[in-house]
Amino acid sequence: MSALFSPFQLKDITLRNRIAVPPMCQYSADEGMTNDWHLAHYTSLARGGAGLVIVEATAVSPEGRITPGCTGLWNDAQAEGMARIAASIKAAGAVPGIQIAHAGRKASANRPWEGDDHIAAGDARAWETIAPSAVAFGANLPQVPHAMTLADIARVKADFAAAAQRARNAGFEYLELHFAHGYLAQTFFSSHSNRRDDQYGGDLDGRSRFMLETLAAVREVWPENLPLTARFGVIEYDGRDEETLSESIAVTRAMRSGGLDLLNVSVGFTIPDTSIPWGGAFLAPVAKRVKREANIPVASSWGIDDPIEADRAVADGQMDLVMIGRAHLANPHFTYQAAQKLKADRPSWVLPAPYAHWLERYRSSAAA
Ligand code: FNR
Ligand code: 531
Repeated sequence: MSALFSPFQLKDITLRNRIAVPPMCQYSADEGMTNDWHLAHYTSLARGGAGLVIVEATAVSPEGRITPGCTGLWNDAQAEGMARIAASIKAAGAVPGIQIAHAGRKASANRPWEGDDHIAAGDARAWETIAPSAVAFGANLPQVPHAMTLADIARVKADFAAAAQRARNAGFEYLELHFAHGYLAQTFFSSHSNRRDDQYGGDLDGRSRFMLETLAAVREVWPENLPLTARFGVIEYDGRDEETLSESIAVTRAMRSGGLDLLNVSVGFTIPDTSIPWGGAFLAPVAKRVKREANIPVASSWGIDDPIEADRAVADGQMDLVMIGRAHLANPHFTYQAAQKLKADRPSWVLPAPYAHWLERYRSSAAA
């Protein structure tokens, strides 16, 4: 049996295989509301056989969106739309997951294909952005954010908890907190962006307080028996990797003690000028180190688009779940075809019953 096509249990949830579709913004919502595009998109991904499908970064408040096209869970009407998507993912045999997020200083931006930059000041669609300190990302996102007051911090933590509650009520069974990619939580952790001199800044305890308190607030409302996870940028490729990694591993251990069930290892993307070693599975060795040193199940991604490579990443103990993103945009049936390539002997593990019966018979006769 291939490592990739072995079940994976996390709390009371069992994934049918180790392939997950990571969150990928569709920038297609209006006022945070999903529509038929989201339903078609997520259903097609689940039908392809992935064990877990995670819905895109979903904002915990209007100002937490990256773009005006981002989904939200700050009101009950949005949660109703999300319930249809969770149910459809589940009907296709995948576990329905969702990522909740606050974009911080990267908010109020145009869609990638409409500039990928901050919406111009004075444009009616723009909004004020907030962050730990009044320090801009730079490059295509030059808007200087407002430094958050303690009341802002308390409000955003409560927004995460409220969004988590709505996600659970909508039927999601796997939750991922977006603590990566230069968004709000990542910018509290990074000394590139966090210049605060109060209890939310300064040393590692200060810079990780927002993440740990947000995790605690969500842990209180998210059911104990369902996976509570986070995506965290553990490395920046900014020339200070060893320091960042050891701090990241320390914070990951603290999150594990705070009830985190799995860490999705990713990149910080906190500042524009870094030297990321793009290339197949470049982050896998880092994921293995976090898994070992923080002693927590991990997922990871970045350029893993070959079934053999994905299987090896699990077999070699680099990660427990392989997040395969863009390859799924190109081919929603990536997982089923990976099962064939790896000769996983029971397509029913990756396919809904109506398909598996005929394809198993077809496969054996075609193979004959
Ligand atoms: C992403 N990614 C991403 N990550 C995240 O944590 N939340 C998100 O909402 C998104 N949105 C998003 C949209 C699009 C169009 C792309 C291409 C990517 C990152 C994604 O989840 C994944 O980690 C990366 O794309 C790397 O994996 P692949 O694509 O190389 O398999
Ligand atoms: C980061 C990314 C960079 C380079 C290639 C693919 C993805 N993502 C982060 C996403 C938004 C789109 C860009 C989020 O985390 C929301």
